[in-house]
Amino acid sequence: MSEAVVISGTGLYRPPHTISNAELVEAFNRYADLQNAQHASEIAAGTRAALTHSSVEFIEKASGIKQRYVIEKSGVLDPTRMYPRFEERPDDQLSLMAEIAVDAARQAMAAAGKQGHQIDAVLCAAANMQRAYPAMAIEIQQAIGAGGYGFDMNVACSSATFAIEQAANAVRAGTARCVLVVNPEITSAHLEWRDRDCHFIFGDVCTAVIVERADTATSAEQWEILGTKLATQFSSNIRNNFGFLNRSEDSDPLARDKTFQQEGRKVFKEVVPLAAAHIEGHLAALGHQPAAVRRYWLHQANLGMNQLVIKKLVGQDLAGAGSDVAPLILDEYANTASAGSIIAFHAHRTDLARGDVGVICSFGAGYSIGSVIVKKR
Ligand code: CO8
Repeated sequence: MSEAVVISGTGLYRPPHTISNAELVEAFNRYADLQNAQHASEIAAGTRAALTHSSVEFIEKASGIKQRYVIEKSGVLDPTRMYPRFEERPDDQLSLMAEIAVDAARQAMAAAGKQGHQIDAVLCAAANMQRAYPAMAIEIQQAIGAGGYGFDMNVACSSATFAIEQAANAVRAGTARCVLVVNPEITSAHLEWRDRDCHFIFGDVCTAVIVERADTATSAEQWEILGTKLATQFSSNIRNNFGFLNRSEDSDPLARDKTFQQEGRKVFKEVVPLAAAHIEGHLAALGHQPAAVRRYWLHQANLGMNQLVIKKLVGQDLAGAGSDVAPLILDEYANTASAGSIIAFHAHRTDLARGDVGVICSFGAGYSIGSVIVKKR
C-alpha cells in the first residue's frame, strides 16, 4: 500500500423506539391466539397446524438479544398487522432510508471534521434498498452536499465491510479522496414478525464511516486500514425472494418467502468455522497472531456464534473478561444486518491505545464474510 488509508470518523443513527422481548412476545402470542381462533375448525380437522407461543426465555437463551430499536413500533406490535407503519413520501421529500443515512453521515462527518464538499464518493451499503432507482447513495450525496459519485451495494450482512474495501481501494487508487460509507438497515420492514423462529432477530439502525487518505485526515482519532479481505460462498440458508420479478411471476407478494427466512441452525454451524478461518487467514497474511489482536468487532447475529468464533481464534470464552476482546451490542440492538460490527466499532474503541490492532468482521447471508484489519494511529 503506497498511501495509508484511514477510518477518520463514524456515526450511528439509533431509532427512537425500543421493543423489549416481553413486548414482542406478548404481541406475537396475541397474533398466534387470533390466528388459531380464526382457523379453529381447520386446526381441529388437522388440516392446519396451530401456531405455538413464543417465549422471552427462549429468545434470550438462543440469541442473547434483549431488545431492539425500531423506527416504527405500533404496527409491529399490532397483532392484526405485525409490520411497521410507514407513510409513503412524495418524490420531492427526502426518503426514509436517506433520512436515517444523512443523520448517521452527519455524525461521522463531524467526527472526521469533514464538510459535505470534501466528500467525493458515497456508498450506500445495506441488506435491502428502499427502491430500485435512483440509487439511495445519490440522494444521500445530494442531501449532504457531496461531490463525485454515489452507488448502492448489497451483500446482506456483509454490506458494510465490503463497502469499506471498495472505499479503501478507491482512495488508494486515487479515484476518490474521501468516501462516506452508510449502512441504513430498516430490517423491520423485511423481517417476518409473524414467524416465531425469527421474529426476535432484527432491529433498525444506521451506521456511517468516513474513509480517507491519511494525509488529509485531521480528526484526533484515526484508524489505519491495514488490510481488507472479502469472501463469498453461495447458500440459500438465509434468503429473501422479494424482487422485481415477483409481479411477472404472478407470485403472492405476501408469501412467506418474500421476507427474511433462514435455516438458523445450519447457518450457525456453517458460518462459525468459515468466519474463524477467514479471520485467522487474514491476520496471518498480514503477520498478526489472533491472540495479539486487542479487539474484535464482530458481526452481531447471535451471542453463541460470537463466543465460538472467539474461542476458535483466541481460546477464551466471551463471558467475563473475554467480552473486552469482542464486545457485544446485540443484547441492546439485536441483529442489525450489516451495521452490527460497525456499531460495535463505533461504541467500543476509545479505550484502545496507539498501535493497537483490531478486526472488524461481518458474516451472514450469501454466505458472505468481510474483514477489515485496523490499527489505531
Ligand atoms: N419461542 C419459543 N420456542 C421457539 C421459538 C420462540 N420464539 N422459536 C423457535 N422455537 C423452538 C423451535 O421450534 C425448536 O423447537 P423443537 O426443538 O421442538 O423443534 C426449538 O425452539 C429450538 O429451535 P432452533 O433449533 O431454531 O433454535 P436455535 O438454538 O438454533 O436458535 C437461532 C435459533 C437464534 C435463529 C439460531 O439458530 C441463530 O442465531 N443462528 C444464526 C443465525 C444467523 O446468524 N443468521 C444470520 C442472519 S443475518 C443475515 O445475513 C441476513 C441479512 C438480511 C437482513 C434481513 C433483515 C430482516
